[in-house]
Amino acid sequence: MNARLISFDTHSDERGHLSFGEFSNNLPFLVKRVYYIYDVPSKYRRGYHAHLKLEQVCFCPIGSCKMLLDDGTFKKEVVLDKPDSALYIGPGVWREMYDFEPNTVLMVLASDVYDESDYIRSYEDFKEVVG
Ligand code: T46
Repeated sequence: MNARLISFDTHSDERGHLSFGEFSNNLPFLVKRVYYIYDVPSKYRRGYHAHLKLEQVCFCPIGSCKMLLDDGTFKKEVVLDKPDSALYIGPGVWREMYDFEPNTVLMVLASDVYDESDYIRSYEDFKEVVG
């Protein structure tokens, strides 16, 4: 599956923690866009799409949520619940985000600007694309 966990580096001392990702050590692409998702009621699921070319890194600096990943053959669930643990998702992976804890912030770093034509929003189309 074209998705994997990434560990950000962390410096910790009595003042607290500082975590960082840096191209190309633990950030596999140059970031062109940042967005974040928050105040998601726990009963809602988001996502329900894959991307044709976009690469993304997702993490929860605050709170937690789950992601279902599906490459058309295998499915797996990933819990994002640590500020220094991120999920890389490449093209061709269907994703759904759910079980957002109250006050969660899901941060997403993206390899490109927003382009609706890069989305596959129908599961039937997705299955055709991934074969
Ligand atoms: C993804 C998951 C993890 C924009 O105008 N600009 C943007 O940069 C983004 C990300 C979205 N939008 C618009 C498109 C929709 O009209 O914001 C609206 C909500 O987006 P969407 O329903 O796609 O949100 P999610 O949470 O289902 O999916 C998002 C990303 O779109 C997607 O790329 O991988 O988060």
